[in-house]
Amino acid sequence: MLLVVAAAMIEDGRVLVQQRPEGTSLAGLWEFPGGKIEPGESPEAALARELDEELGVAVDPAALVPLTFASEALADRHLMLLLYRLDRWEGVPEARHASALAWADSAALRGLSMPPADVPFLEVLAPLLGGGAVLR
Ligand code: DGT
Repeated sequence: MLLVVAAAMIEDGRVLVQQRPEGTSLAGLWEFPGGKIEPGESPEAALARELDEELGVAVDPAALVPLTFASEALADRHLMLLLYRLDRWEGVPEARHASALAWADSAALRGLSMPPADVPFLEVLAPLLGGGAVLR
């Protein structure tokens, strides 16, 4: 089981996404910042650590609100991807691991190539973001 935590950091109706760099799996695709939970770590502590490492922002683990999750078979493992919503953090996100960062509204998000596990997240995020009607 591959347990991964990720954050939907939302500001002014847009969510932060980052582009996976060359040389990693899924290179070039846009994802939500986050990463694997280390042994002995809580999901919230893992996500706060990843956001510090990847973006240089400080996060109160108590501010991470569970939003939705994805469950998907990979080649040799099963991915459980836990998405949290985050509305407050300290610092200005900078791309320390990613090749680029972008703030995307709903329409912009739909135009980005994302890992397959992330695609169902767009519908969940749409009501929280600007830039497009929610399709029902
Ligand atoms: P590393 O380089 O081994 O320290 O990796 P971590 O712990 O930074 O994790 P990462 O982000 O490279 O890998 C997370 C796994 O989850 C990877 O197989 C890609 C997959 N994944 C699918 N969607 C997402 C997403 O939205 N965000 C993140 N962070 N990973 C995603």
